[in-house]
Amino acid sequence: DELRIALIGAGRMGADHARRISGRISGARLAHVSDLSLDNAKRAAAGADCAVGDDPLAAVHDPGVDAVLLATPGPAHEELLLACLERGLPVLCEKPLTPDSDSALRVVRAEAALGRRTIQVGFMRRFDPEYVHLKALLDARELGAPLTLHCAHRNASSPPGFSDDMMITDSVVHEADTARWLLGEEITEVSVLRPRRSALAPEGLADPQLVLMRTASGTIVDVEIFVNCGFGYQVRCEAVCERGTALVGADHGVLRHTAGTWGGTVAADFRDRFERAYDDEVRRWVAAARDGGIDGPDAWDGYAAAAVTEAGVRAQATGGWAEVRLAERPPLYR
Ligand code: ISE
Repeated sequence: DELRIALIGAGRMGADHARRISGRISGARLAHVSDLSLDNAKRAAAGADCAVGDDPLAAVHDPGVDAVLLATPGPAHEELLLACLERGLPVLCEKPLTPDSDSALRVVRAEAALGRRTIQVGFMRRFDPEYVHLKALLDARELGAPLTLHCAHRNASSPPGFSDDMMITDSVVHEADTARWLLGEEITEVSVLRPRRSALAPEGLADPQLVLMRTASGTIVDVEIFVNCGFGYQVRCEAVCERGTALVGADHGVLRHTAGTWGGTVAADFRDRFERAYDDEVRRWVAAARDGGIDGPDAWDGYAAAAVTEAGVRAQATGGWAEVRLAERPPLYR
């Protein structure tokens, strides 16, 4: 039987997932598309034989729905995730799980009370072939122990309403997750530096920023977050290890030579750069959700990343190092 999916949130990412589910994923179909803008919902549902609405809770409670793909902005996640847990519906929740650690912990505790993992968080980099390769390399200790990770995370432009704290909670949250995953340990403190501000950034946004994260073993991760770089989407991570380095996201695609120049193209945004990762993520989630489960980062990973980004927001305010405060990990996630 096909997995009947409610897509909640049909903005940039939601609409992309709608195309993916209808066109590229077998074993699943859209059963309900919901967005606060009915026009967005209709557009994303076009061609699919499914319910369309503007009430997200109605989508969760639709009896014709087996699973939920939640692609609304982070602040809407908690209420909807708790409703999904009540129905025991598997969820693929776009990042962040929630924007702050208190709300994320409420979700974790509700899932722990249910006693099984039904929430997967959309940290798609874990499905990117280059990142998967890097993870295997680090796990095998082929280059020795990792000492630092140098990361660059650049967006062509930031959407309207993007704020200083979202630089961390919405963007650097990806590095919080990839660093925990690649290094296999928790991040214990965070510090944020502000270089000279780009005059091309929107009024009031300190862009770029440098975020430093220290792990339990002492590895340091530095992240340049620059969300109005203008030229495209770029995500890089260089692991510096005892016996060598490994770099992902170097943009070594097709190299052209023409008219006295050489070069290639830069992805426009995350939908192109991580297309393959999103496809694999959703495909594997669908397969797992058909058995009621997940196959990827879980609610605890979402919570831990939220705790890191929350420390980052505190560090933005103080200019010093801010400690990451983690609750005890429930047995469900051990
Ligand atoms: C956006 O929400 C994403 O998840 C992108 O991957 C990230 O690059 C961007 O900065 C976020 O705003």
